[in-house]
This record gives sequence, C-alpha cells and structure tokens, in this order.
Amino acid sequence: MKTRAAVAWKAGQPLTIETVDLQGPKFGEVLVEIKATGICHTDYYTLSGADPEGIFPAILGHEGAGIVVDVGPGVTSLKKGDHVIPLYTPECRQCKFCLSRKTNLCQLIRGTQGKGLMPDATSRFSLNGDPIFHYMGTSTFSNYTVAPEISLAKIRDDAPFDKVCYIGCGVTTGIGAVIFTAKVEAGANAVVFGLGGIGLNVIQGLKMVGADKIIGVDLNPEREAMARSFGMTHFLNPKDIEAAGGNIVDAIVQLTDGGADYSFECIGNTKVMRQALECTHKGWGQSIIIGVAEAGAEISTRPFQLVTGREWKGSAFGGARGRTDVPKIVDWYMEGKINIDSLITHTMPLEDINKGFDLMKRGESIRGVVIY
Ligand code: NAD
Ligand code: AHE
Ligand code: ZN
Repeated sequence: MKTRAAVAWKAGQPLTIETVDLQGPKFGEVLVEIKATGICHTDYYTLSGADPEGIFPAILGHEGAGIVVDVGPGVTSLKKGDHVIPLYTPECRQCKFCLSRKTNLCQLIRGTQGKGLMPDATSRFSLNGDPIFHYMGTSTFSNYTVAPEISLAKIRDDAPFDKVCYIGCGVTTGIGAVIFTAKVEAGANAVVFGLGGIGLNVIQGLKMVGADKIIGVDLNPEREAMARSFGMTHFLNPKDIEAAGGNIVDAIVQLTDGGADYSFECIGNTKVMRQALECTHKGWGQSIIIGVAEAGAEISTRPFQLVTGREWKGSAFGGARGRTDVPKIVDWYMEGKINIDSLITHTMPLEDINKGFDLMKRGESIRGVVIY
C-alpha cells in the first residue's frame, strides 16, 4: 500500500512529506494506522546526527497511538480494530531479560530494531524501490506503519489518540522513572533537572507518590509556572544561582538538609548528570539518568561519591513493561489520575511536523502532537 510519511533523508536536514510504499505485515507483524504521534526530544537527537544508531533515510517517530488494520500470520494477541500504542521497548515475555523480572529491556528484537529493520532483517518501507529504514521499531511519523506484535500495547477503545500517544514515550518515561525505577517513597525529597516533556512527567509522578520537596531545575524561566501546576514546590534556575556567585549543587544540598533523596536528569547533559548525582544525600541518595547524551559522551564523578553511598542509575521507558504497564497508564489518564492535556501545548498536521521540531528546539512547546 501507499502511505504518507515524514522522511528523514539526512542528518540535520528537515523532514520531507512523501508518499511511500509500505509492504503488508509479515509473520508476527501488525499493520497499524497511526492516528496521532508526539514529537520527543529523542527524535530530534537522532535527526541531528548525534545518535550512533541513527540511520538515513528513515521514518522517525516513537510516541504514537493508532488502530490495527491488518495482522500477519502467527499474530495471536491482536486483531483488526484493536487500539494500540507502539512500544520502542517491546515485551516478549520470553527472553532472558523479560524472564529475569529485573529489567524492562526486552532484547528479543533489539538487534534488528537498532538497525532500522523488522525482525526478519528487512524493511517494510520503500520509495521508488529503495528501502527506507524503520526507527525504534515504531516509525510513527508515517500514517500507516508496520510493527512487531510484541511492540504493541493494546489499550482501551475510548482513549483519545491525540492525548494517549504521549504515553508511548514521555508520560511513561517520566512517571515510570519515579514509580518503577527509583520506587520513590512518600515524604522523600527529589530534584528534577530539565522541566520539558519528560521532566514535567517526573514531577507529576513525584506528586502522585507523595514526595515532600519537589525541586525543579531549568535554565528556561518559562518552565516554572507549568512545573508548579504539576506539583513542583521549589524552582531553581542555575543561571540566577551562578550570577549570585553560588552553585546549583550547594543550593540543593542546603535546601534539602544535606542532599536530595532522589534526583532525575531529564536533559541529556553530562555536566548536569554529575550535578544530579552530587546533589543527592550521602549514604542513600539515588540519581536516575533519563536524558540521552550524544555519541561518545562520558560521565564522571569522584568515586568517593559512590563509596559514600550515592547511587547512579539509568532508566529507559521509565522501567515500564510496555504491554503490561502502558494499558494501566492509559486507565490512569482516563480516570483523571494523571494530566496529559496541559502538556500537549501544540498540535499540527503532518505537513507541519518541521514546525513542531522548531517549537521544541526553541523551548516553546512541551509536547507537539501531529494529528493525521
Ligand atoms: P525537552 O527539550 O522537552 O526538555 C529539556 C529541558 O531541559 C528544557 O526545558 C530545557 O530548557 C532544559 N535544559 C536544557 N539544558 C539545561 C541545563 N543545562 N540545565 C537545566 N535545564 C536545561 O526534552 P524532553 O523531551 O523532555 O527530553 C529530555 C531528555 O530525555 C532528552 O535527552 C531525551 O532524549 C531523553 N529521553 C529519554 C528517555 C528514556 O527512556 N531514557 C525517553 C524520552 C526522552
Ligand atoms: N540510540 C541511542 C540510544 C538512545 C536511547 O537511550 N534511547 C532510550 C529511549 S529514548 C526515548 O525517547 C532507550 O530506550 N534506550 C534503551 C535502548 O535499548 O535503546 C544510542 O545512543 O545508541
Ligand atoms: Zn521519546
């Protein structure tokens, strides 16, 4: 079939809207009509050329929601008409990683997914006979996409696609990092570095679990009002602190009587990652890295920081097991337990997707959502 899609031809170049060819689903695969997709900073990261796994030409996008149109042979858990959210972290429930119960990082198809291919090592997308690569197993910047069955979470039929698409990455990543990765307890003090599409969801998760001080850190003063409405109790702008001759780590240590119990880095900046570790409390502080840093970047700290009880952790997709946890998070939204609507600051047709990237780069949007 033919489908409209935004194609990334080259690193650093705007996407172009094309009518591309899409082959039907093969064994274990599903054809999905994408109804809406968010634009995440990670799409920009890959488009910028900083992602070592970035391959071109590709159809980016990993924060979508849609309807099953057709299923390939061997598919048993989904049928035509089911509403789904594509998962860049699949859940096969069979591999060593899934069976360990210690991680959400299913590895069954990670190799081919990272090469922009379906599990049989071929692409379903092409233009004029030349293949176009998939992205993160999802390629939601295409009106129709093919994804493996294990990369799709079935969700309830009454959930609005233009809102719950955000659960495909940002919402789950932020809330999940709090409840699944850090397992923050009520009364804890926490710091969130970066109050964008991910950080604001971390704040929302901290409020849900009953954290005490919820300190937000951002260079953009415009982020304060929204973060306060989601439960942030204190806002720190590193620029103001430095202008007054201070530093962000000391400011947090003072504010939290010795350091935060938990910190979350939601930017992808290795200098900030160090600050996020070092502002946590001696003996038990945990710092969770969520931000994705560019190829070749490394983190550093004095080992003494770890010797004295601080822990550095990472979190991908919030530690969520997609097929199990995503439908529950959709329920939370439908029951009014979490707020998604206020974070979707802009919507646009596919034709305007580059404007969505520009808004994000300029710090003007929290989430831009493309509605097909
Ligand atoms: P975003 O652009 O919406 O937000 C980033 C925020 O950080 C902005 O508010 C910006 O003003 C702020 N910021 C930038 N530099 C700063 C600094 N030095 N100090 C303080 N604040 C600073 O991005 P997003 O969509 O929220 O994504 C954040 C990061 O999380 C990205 O690196 C993205 O790739 C990553 N991410 C990771 C996962 C995961 O599973 N680990 C999932 C989604 C996104
Ligand atoms: N391709 C990058 C890795 C990027 C990365 O860390 N991705 C996160 C999700 S970001 C979503 O917005 C992730 O899930 N990582 C685990 C994994 O298996 O990719 C690189 O640096 O190579
Ligand atoms: Zn993302």
